[in-house]
Amino acid sequence: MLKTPLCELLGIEKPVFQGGMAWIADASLASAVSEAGGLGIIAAMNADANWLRDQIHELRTKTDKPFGVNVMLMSPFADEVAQVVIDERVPVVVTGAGNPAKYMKAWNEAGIKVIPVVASVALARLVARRGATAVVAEGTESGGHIGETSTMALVPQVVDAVDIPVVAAGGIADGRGVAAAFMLGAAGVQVGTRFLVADECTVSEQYKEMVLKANDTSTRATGRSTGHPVRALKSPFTNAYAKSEAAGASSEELGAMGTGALRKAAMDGNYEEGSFLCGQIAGMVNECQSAREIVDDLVDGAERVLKGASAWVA
Ligand code: TUI
Repeated sequence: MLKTPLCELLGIEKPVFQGGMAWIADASLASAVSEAGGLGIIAAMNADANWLRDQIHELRTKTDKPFGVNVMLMSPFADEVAQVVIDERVPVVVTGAGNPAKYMKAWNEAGIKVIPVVASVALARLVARRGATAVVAEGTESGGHIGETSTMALVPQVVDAVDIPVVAAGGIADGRGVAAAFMLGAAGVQVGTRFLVADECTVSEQYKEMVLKANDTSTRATGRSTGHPVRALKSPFTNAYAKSEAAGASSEELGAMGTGALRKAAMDGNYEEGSFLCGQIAGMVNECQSAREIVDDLVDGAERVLKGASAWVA
């Protein structure tokens, strides 16, 4: 059995978080992952307080196990969402796309376990000082909004810099990746891309097909000029965006292009105009499975390779 201090800390059976993917990680997916023994996470993304409250209530009709809410700090609704997680007594809050410092005192006082996603050692240190329970160290292999450093380089540096558990994210989609993360000092993993094709994931069929067909070179990062690079599957949208970016479009113009593109991909399956956020590991994701099968495969696969690895030591 694969148990780490993170499991006890959060009351979960398996050290697997499901990534808080915008427009994708809803009550359906998150409840299925929590029921499977991992940590399911609802993405608050750019939604308002009412939407999040409804999703939390729906999740609670499907599971009584621990779950998390991902607060996307660039959201115009971040303040009201930050209050909803307190009012609803959400057990775990994961933050992304910014520095959560301004909310951490209130969340800690409410007894919420706060686990910021960090893309750098500096932010990991800062949030650890402010009382974070753990951090997710997310490498540039990830889908969505990314930092510069790879998972392989980032995770051990964050592990050395803080004395709270570190969850590795970016480029992990099977037991080998989980085992590798543990060898780097992580106490858990966060997985996004593989859960895109979970049976309980309500994303468009077009999105799932694109992930299943993807190979190792199917994603690209765009938006570096805006200061907010984003990794997605190559598509008409990323081509048009990259062309505008290369032609010197302003951050405002590029921001306007991006508005609505995540929704168009996730909800409408609009191939021409959608932004299909996805990690570099998509080439290894070739099968639709239930959330439980995915969680079990990640954990069982890691146990297998970790046990086998000792044979290499004389
Ligand atoms: O947040 C994510 N992934 C996301 S957010 C998202 S929605 C979005 N869409 C378009 C543009 C921007 C956001 C889609 N995917 N992952 C966690 C993450 N956080 N990755 C990188 C960071 C990050 C980067 C810079 C965190 C903090 C930071 O600077 C902190 C500071 O000091 O402001």
